[in-house]
Formats: sequence, C-alpha cells, structure tokens
Amino acid sequence: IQWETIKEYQEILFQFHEAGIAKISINRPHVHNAFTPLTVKEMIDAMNICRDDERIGVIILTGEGGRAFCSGGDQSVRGHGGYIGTDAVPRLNVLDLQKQIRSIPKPVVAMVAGWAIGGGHVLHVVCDLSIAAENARFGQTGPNVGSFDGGFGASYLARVVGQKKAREIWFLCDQYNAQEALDMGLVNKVVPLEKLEETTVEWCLKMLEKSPLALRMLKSAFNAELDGQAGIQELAGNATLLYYLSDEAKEGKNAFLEKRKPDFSKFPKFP
Ligand code: 1HA
Repeated sequence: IQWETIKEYQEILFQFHEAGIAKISINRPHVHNAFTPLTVKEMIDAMNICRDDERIGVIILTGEGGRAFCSGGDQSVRGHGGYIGTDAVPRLNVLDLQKQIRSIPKPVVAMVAGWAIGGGHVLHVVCDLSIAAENARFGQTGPNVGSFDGGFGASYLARVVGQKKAREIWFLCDQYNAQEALDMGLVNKVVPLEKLEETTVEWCLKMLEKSPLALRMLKSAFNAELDGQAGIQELAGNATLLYYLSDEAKEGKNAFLEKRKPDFSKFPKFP
C-alpha cells in the first residue's frame, strides 16, 4: 500500500493514499503512542486539512509500531491542570480532537494494533469504525492513575457497549482482548496483525465507492440522536447544504442580489 506524506510533523505521521484516504498516525512508539499537547495539536491540524481537502473521503487514525494504537495522555508531562507542552500551558486539548473526529463529515476509522488504553481508548471509541488486530488490548485506566473522562469517554462508550459494560470498564479498569472487544460491540472486526492495514484500506475503499453526501448525512444523523443541540446543528447544517444546491434557495439569493422580489411561486409545495 502506497502512502505519500501530506505534511511533516514532529509527533505524528500524516499520509495520503491516492484512492482518497488520509492516515493520521501517532508516532511515539517508545511510550506506546501516548500523546502530549503537541501530538494532539498536530492531529487537530491534520484533521482540519482532511476536512478541507476534497481529495480525502475517509480518514484512518492509528499509531506507529504495531504494539500500540495509543496509551492515552503522556503521564510524564501531566502537570497541575492538564498536560503541559513546551509553552508551559496545561491543556486537555484531546477533548477538542474527540469532538472534531465526531463532527468531521467524513468517516474516521480507528486502526488498532496493540494497546488502546486510557485517553487512547477513548480516541478509538469516538471513531466511526474500529478495526482491531488480534494483538489489540482495550481498557480505561483513569481510576488507577487519577483521571477520568466523563464526556464521550463515559456516555458515548455506554451507547456503544451498554451501561453495565461501560461501568465495568471504568470501575474495574480491566483490559480486554480483541475477541472480547468484538463480542461487546466495541470494534467492528478483528484480523491478524499482518492483515490490519490491508483490511482497513479495503473497508475505506468500500466506503469511497458510496455516495459521499449519503455518508455525510448518515454520520450527522447518528450524531444528532446523541448530541443534543450540537448534533441537531450538524444535521441541520447538512440540510442547509442540500437546500443551497436547489433552484429554490438560489432564487432567494439571486433576487436579493438583483434587488427584486423573490418569485418562489414555481416551486412545488410537496405533500
Ligand atoms: O483520562 C484522560 C483524560 C481525561 C479527561 C480529559 C483529557 C484526558 C486526557 C488523557 C487522559 C488519559 O489518557 S489518563 C490515562 C493515561 N494512560 C495510562 O494510564 C496508561 C499508562 N500505560 C500503561 O498502563 C501501560 O504502559 C500499558 C498497559 C499501556 C502497556 O504496558 P506494558 O506493555 O507493560 O508497557 P510499559 O513498559 O508499561 O510501557 C512501555 C513504555 O511506555 C514505558 O516507558 P519506559 O519504562 O520504557 O521508559 C512506559 O512508561 C511508557 N508509557 C506507556 N504508557 C504511557 C507511557 N509513558 C507516559 N504516558 C503513558 N500513558
């Protein structure tokens, strides 16, 4: 599988496949791809590029090295009030990344080899789909290390695996293997490690054959059911997008620019 670099970063790799796939990969394998504020800042930047680049239809989120997807926040830079970067400011900017993964109008696929733990586990949870290698291990650690994610990490996890299982995951901090994750609906598929990228790309190619607007509407519809006003805003924004494509909406704009009264009389009043 051929990847070309889209942009160079310090802590992530950001690559493009000509079929229309972007791959964002945390590149800190020495700490099981734990993230710092910079890692997250770079992922947010890459996601913004994915959103704007019309060549990109699907995004893969992963970690380098085959032994970890992501082990959560880098505990060695965790300070008073958050994770501290070179600017000495404590941040929890991974929460912004989570929202971005959910709201970007293109499917995001987590490609999980090895550890998906703590805040790294939450990152795969908020992706649209998760494909796991047989060596994948899942779990939350917050109550062990003095942390918790009561946002998507709790409520969305509970939507995915159910309330009992979500509470078990957080209250016991056990680790679950790939088969267990599949059984509880936490991942979509389990494959041998050597087939992980191939399978993930196959899934992406299948989605790329589909109507992008239909996928976009579905993603925002799935979100809308759960995300309250922010979810409805997303879905409604897509309705506006579709409306702007119509002659009816264009008549309104054209009439304004031509300083005349709009004539909507010719447009159907559907039953
Ligand atoms: O909860 C939040 C948030 C909540 C709200 C808002 C924002 C949040 C943002 C983040 C988070 C969190 O992520 S909290 C949870 C943080 N993560 C963890 O507690 C996981 C820590 N790691 C482990 O438990 C284990 O490393 C492991 C189960 C993933 C793997 O164990 P293993 O195979 O025995 O490897 P290990 O030897 O522990 O790790 C290899 C190296 O990676 C070690 O470094 P070395 O001794 O070789 O120098 C290890 O220290 C390092 N490492 C692993 N994970 C982290 C890490 N270093 C820093 N931070 C890590 N997360």
